[in-house]
Amino acid sequence: MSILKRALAMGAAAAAVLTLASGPASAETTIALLVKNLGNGFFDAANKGAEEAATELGDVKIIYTGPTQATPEGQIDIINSLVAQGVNAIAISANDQDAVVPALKKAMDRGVTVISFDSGVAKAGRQMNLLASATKLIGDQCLKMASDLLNGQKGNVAVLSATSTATNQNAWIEVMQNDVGMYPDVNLTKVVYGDDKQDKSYTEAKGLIESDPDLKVIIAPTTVGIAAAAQYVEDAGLVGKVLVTGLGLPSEMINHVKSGAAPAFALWNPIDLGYAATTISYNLATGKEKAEAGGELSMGKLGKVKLDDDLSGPMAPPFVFDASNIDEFAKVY
Ligand code: RAM
Repeated sequence: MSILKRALAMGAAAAAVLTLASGPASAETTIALLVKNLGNGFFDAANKGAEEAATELGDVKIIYTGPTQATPEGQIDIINSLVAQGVNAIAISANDQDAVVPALKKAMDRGVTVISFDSGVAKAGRQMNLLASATKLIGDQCLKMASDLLNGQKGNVAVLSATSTATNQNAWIEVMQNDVGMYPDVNLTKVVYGDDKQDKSYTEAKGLIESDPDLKVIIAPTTVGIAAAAQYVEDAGLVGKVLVTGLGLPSEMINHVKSGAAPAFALWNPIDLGYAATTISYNLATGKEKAEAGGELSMGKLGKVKLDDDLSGPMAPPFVFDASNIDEFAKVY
């Protein structure tokens, strides 16, 4: 063998060793959908959308994960183990916008793409934040539905939220508190927290009603809270006396719409939210796109999302469900 040929052969062997050392070249992108808590139908629907996007993209594996309780500590443990497993991207719905930042920063330092969706992370801890809808639209929609249920009378309205640190619910409640003057019939009283647990939300709804004989409407801007509150109103025989509204999953609310406990509520398509979060994570992780203030990111078949200076962007406006359309949507999510 000539010296040149021998050198080329050695080069090829060295390259083969290098390839083996870094593991077989794999085209698969692993994306973790890290949700507030498991056992929540809203996130199960988002996961359906994530799986749809993965099938379309072809070379994506989804890890659907979250703590059993909606706590930031539970999410931090999971972030650390996802990084150790070598995932390519994490799309998180955060239980606290600040507490998860150090763990997510470490993940990004290790080359993991991080986005937040649904419930955002502070700017330092992610590359972009996908909002289901504009925050102001959601808060104002909740006030409008409460006002409609008051039907021209002035009345006490209380809020049953998720956890006290949830980014999304806190932002919507802040809008409600700032904009309540637009609805002089709505007298916002207190805010309580059911932690996105069915039993705690049920007990908190009971507490709200028992502590205020003049309470007319409960706004629960959480799919877990609204279903639990409507269930309590039915169980206590209070349908028509206290009305429930907020943000709910049609499949979980259909019976409560029909009973009259929750005549109208709003939401967006949670399947689309999971689909978009996955598509964006994939495009960022594979270097096809970059998140920039004022720029746009593709959500595949759902179009594009425009990013503001906070690198946040909203999808579609919230949609109202009531007796006229609940049968149709309850079949979908
Ligand atoms: C619950 C969660 C989620 C929120 C919905 C409306 O499922 O708190 O974050 O977006 O409600």
